[in-house]
Amino acid sequence: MNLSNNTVNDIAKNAAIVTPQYDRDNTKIGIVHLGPGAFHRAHQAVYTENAMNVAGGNWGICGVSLRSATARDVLAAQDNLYTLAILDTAINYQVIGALKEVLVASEQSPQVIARLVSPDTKLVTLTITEKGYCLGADGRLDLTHDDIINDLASPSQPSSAIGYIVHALKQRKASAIEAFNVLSCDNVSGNGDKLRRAVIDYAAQIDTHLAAWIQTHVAFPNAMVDSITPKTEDYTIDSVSKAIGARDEWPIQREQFTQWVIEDNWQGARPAWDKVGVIFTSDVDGFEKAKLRLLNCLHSTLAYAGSLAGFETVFDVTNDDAFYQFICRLANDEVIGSFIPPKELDVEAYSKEIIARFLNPEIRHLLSQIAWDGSQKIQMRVLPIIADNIALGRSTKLLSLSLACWFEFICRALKESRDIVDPLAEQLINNSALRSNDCGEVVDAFLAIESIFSAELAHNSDLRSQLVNSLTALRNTTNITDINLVVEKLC
Ligand code: CS2
Repeated sequence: MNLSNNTVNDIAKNAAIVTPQYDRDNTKIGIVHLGPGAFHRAHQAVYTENAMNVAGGNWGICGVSLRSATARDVLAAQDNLYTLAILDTAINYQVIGALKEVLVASEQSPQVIARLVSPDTKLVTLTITEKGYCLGADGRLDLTHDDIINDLASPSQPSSAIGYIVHALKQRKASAIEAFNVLSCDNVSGNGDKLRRAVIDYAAQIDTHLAAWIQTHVAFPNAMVDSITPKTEDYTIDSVSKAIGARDEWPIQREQFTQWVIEDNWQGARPAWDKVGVIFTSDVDGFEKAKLRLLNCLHSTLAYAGSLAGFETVFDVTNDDAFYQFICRLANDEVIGSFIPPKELDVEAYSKEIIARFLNPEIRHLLSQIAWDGSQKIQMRVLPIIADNIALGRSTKLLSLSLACWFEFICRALKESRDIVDPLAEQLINNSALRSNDCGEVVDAFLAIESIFSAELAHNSDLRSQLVNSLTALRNTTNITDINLVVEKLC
């Protein structure tokens, strides 16, 4: 039996499995989501499902994959239903119906634009990963980005998320259709502000009146999102299908913990998210910095340092005492204190809870997955902490080691001719200095990448020295599994 509209009622007979409690067939699409990957389906779609379960509303989701057809084709075969598997101290399953349609922009652009322009669409959300925003090291739209150049050359046939958003808003303005809200759900610091600036900068290249209209009519709330969501593996499909009694070809696995903090800057209606745990506040920045710096910085540090030491998962590397001590010291000595947390947040307890979440034995989170797109992620997770600590006169030694681990992770991949999953992969591959045995030459080559490092960081001699010392220590330590041997050389 396959998961579908025809079998979901049979599944519902198992009281342990939550299924859609609203009239899914008659629920209209009110949200268009760009990038319906695992995290969207584990996080925003679940909050929206739960909001409709308690309060109804026409908040069905149209997922738009910008390029890949896999999600559309796999989910269409099961009426876009899928199972959320919460793997934690308790195991729970919920069939999610909020995703009503999946389109592929590169194949179905007219349908995508029609959805975006429809008056029923009140909200556009995004999980397009850091690279999808086409930003430069300064956090502004990179007008030299290939996707942006292509879209500006033919604005009515966009390919980028920003191109689609602006083209749809242009149509809505022309037809006197109220603008939608635009909500980034990516791990980008100041995600709403940066997206707003990028959309307006892009629109201004086409039509300054449109840019002005967007400035005054479109809300771009900042938001912090959090729930550890490893990619679906074959064992996930088998175990979930067995648990629900029906074949689900693309279930989503996630930890119990989930959090969504959204800036209370909104035009018109929204799903009853506040009734299902979403926090609306004026101070998103503190929550966002706390999460990006105390979870994502440690995640990326473990991804690179742990991979160099031969570990495979977050659990494995965090369960190693030397690495456990290392990330606790990184958090306590160099991350906490680098930002002003929300007044209601006990930041030490929050940090301890995050590291405890890394030790969830039910979650198999591959370091290799977290290691993707390092050139983009370090700009949100590591470099801002380094910059703030330099300005505050605080230590950056362990953060430099974290950054050097990414350097060495890339250098080893190049030397061993392994794939590099990163939007700058070609640039890294073609940079012969990254294959050098001279640590100073390698560090200078990385710091010279202007799309990653601001001039301020690239020309900081103390930072450069710390990076050279860290890379040297990494290369002179035969067995990095005892990361503290490396740390002792530096601190
Ligand atoms: C991870 C994040 O893959 C990664 O880069 O650090 O996806 C992380 O799991 C989430 O931000 C947790 O909320």
